[in-house]
Amino acid sequence: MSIARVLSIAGSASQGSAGIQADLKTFQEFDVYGMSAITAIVANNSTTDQGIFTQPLASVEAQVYASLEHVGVDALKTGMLFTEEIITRTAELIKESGVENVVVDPVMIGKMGSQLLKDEAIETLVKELLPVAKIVTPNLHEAARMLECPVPETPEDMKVLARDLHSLGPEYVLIKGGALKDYPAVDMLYDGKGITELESERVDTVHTSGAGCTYSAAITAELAKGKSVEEAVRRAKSFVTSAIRHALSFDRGIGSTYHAAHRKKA
Ligand code: PXL
Repeated sequence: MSIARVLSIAGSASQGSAGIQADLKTFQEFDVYGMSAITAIVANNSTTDQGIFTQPLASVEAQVYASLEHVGVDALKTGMLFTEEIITRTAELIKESGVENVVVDPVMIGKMGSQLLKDEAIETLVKELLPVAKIVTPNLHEAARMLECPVPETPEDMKVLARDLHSLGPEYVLIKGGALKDYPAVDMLYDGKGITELESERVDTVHTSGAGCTYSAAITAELAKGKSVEEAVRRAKSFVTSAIRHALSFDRGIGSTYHAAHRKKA
């Protein structure tokens, strides 16, 4: 039996909502074969901060090779990369691998407040990773930081930033407008020619940890199956909206998106 194979190069979020944990849960829901290369272990949640433990470069490399050599990779995503050296090596490994379905989720600050990318590494991410991306999936804050401009406040502002980010090298740009106050949850997808607006209801909840990871993991899974970028993004948005609608609060602090929510009848 053949199955689409996907790799996530990202951080481990020990409390289970985001990072590698969200990615693998999402991959499973999309029935693709999930693999991981862990860049750092984030042992934080919204009420305690136990620390971030970075993996040595040799460990990240070995994990990527383990997936590439033993199984093969149809699509991959990057999440938390944390340091300039991990970003640089990841970009090299991606080029060397020949994988074309590359989803870059430029995570910078987690919903639980952890810093997931060092400030001085943003420039490296822009220069080295955006050019190898099939699609980059920033939220409003991340888009603004990459372009060193103010955070977009309207859907029109988002369109301008989508075009500006495209000129930095990715084939597609998806700017997520979940944080745009007073608007529905609208995302802008730009392919270098035109903008596609993807709108969904706004779900009123604070329990959204893992939403971005889940969204980009779902896009990766659909690309691995051979879907077009637009189709992959549409399916992923519907999946993540339902994961947010049925979020799990665990009765303290910020809770988690629920990755198996789509199995429930609305
Ligand atoms: O949601 C962003 C994110 C990504 N990766 C890791 C995280 C988080 C948020 O907490 O811990 C490892």
